[in-house]
Amino acid sequence: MTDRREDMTTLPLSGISGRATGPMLFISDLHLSPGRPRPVKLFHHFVDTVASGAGGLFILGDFFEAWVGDDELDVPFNAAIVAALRRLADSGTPLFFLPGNRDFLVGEDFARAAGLTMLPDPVTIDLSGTPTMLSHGDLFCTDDAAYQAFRSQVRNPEWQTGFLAQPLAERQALAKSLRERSERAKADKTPLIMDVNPTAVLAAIHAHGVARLIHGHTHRPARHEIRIGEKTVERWVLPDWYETGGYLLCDDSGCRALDLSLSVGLS
Ligand SMILES: [Mn+2]
Repeated sequence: MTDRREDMTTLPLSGISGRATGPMLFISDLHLSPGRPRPVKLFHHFVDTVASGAGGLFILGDFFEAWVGDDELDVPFNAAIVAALRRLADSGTPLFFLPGNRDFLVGEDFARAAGLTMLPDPVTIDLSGTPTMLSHGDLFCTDDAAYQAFRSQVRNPEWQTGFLAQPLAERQALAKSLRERSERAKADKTPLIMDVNPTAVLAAIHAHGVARLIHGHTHRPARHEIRIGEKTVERWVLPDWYETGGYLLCDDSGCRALDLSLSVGLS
């Protein structure tokens, strides 16, 4: 296979660095919403304990259950979440946000208010010397043709401009009906169709020349090993936060998955 790295629009980012001490943390799929209190409680606990000592926190999408434009910042529920992120950033933990399929409309106002740096999907970082690709993960679900068609539509700048021109209440209502339609469609899809496609994963690994991939989206937390000749590439899938919540911690000795279920006071 030829080296296509030079053709990629997403080049390895230099300049992503955290505190000199402290591990890098990765989370996704919190699906924060007023109707689901547990992930919100877990998030505040995570911010106050685990994340406050981290060298950096990477949020890899579907942080919010829905985000239909940065005027969502005025919603009190969102304002409290953004304030917590801001406090974390101000305390010295660098924050990075790679949007998912539920919150891809977060914009510069959100990034400024939360004190974080936005990342493209996918993006490659140097993690203690290991080239690591970060993604929300939905772009690897290529077996789900209907979803990919929808993804192309809503990622189209013209579609987004038209959508964002509508009043907030209409955008919220449309997003709700899209989520309901998606839930109904899922009932007719096999679990395999909704998982990542191994060929799409391999192509991305080759194209970006990485030794590790970290993503969420599928809600199937795991560590997979992909053998490529002599090389072993790790694929970490992050958990959702509906029940226990969890995160990936990476430092000089590698990565490990940790959950929040053992945390104190979260009965
Ligand atoms: Mn997702």
